[in-house]
Amino acid sequence: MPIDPNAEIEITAFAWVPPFAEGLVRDLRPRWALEEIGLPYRVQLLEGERSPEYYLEQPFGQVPCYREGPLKIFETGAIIQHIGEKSEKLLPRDAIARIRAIQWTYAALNSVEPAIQNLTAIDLFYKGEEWAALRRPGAEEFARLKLKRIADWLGDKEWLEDHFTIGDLMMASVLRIARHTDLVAEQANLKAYLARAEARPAFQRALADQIAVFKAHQPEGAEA
Ligand SMILES: N[C@@H](CCC(=O)N[C@@H](CS)C(=O)NCC(=O)O)C(=O)O
Repeated sequence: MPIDPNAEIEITAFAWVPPFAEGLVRDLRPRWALEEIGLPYRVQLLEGERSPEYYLEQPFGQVPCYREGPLKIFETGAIIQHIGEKSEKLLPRDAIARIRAIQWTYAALNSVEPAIQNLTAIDLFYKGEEWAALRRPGAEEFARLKLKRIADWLGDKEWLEDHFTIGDLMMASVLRIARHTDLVAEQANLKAYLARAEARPAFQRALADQIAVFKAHQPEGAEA
């Protein structure tokens, strides 16, 4: 529902990525957040090399960018916080609950994502290289410890705080990056937490919309 070519909000996304990245590209985060609060958005698809103008908006040339009238933001942490400001469904109005939700987005991006991303890079981008094989056990253990800490925090709670917030949206998005491993499944409550997040209809719609773009732009001969 929220995809609308006339929407004021626009995000950038890739037209196509190889299967290993499908469903992980970070435009999924604003798609999901916008779906949660029912705000329409349109998508500018990027193909090939980024233009020089794009680097003026996103210094690293990455997706997603977020545009809303005169506002342009990059970095999913900032984008998700901005979207969260639009509805207490994602970001509580109470000052203490609000900053605690925000703190979890930092935790996801700053304390958990680097460990998972490092392992993922070793497994997917440097597979077969001698240094990667040597580094992998340590990288895996480091990521496992981070996930254990989150699992310990969660205990039998449904969400990181009292309700689903942008903190959960970001934490679940980050945990998904480890999907090629059993690291999340090793912690039963973390596995259930991620399954709960992924079962949200807003997430399912966002995911389906991202994947539909890739299917529509699949290059001839590319692995499906
Ligand atoms: N820290 C950034 C990371 C963005 C990012 O890594 N985007 C990836 C796609 S998931 C990308 O554009 N990769 C292509 C590239 O780095 O050239 C954020 O959270 O927005």
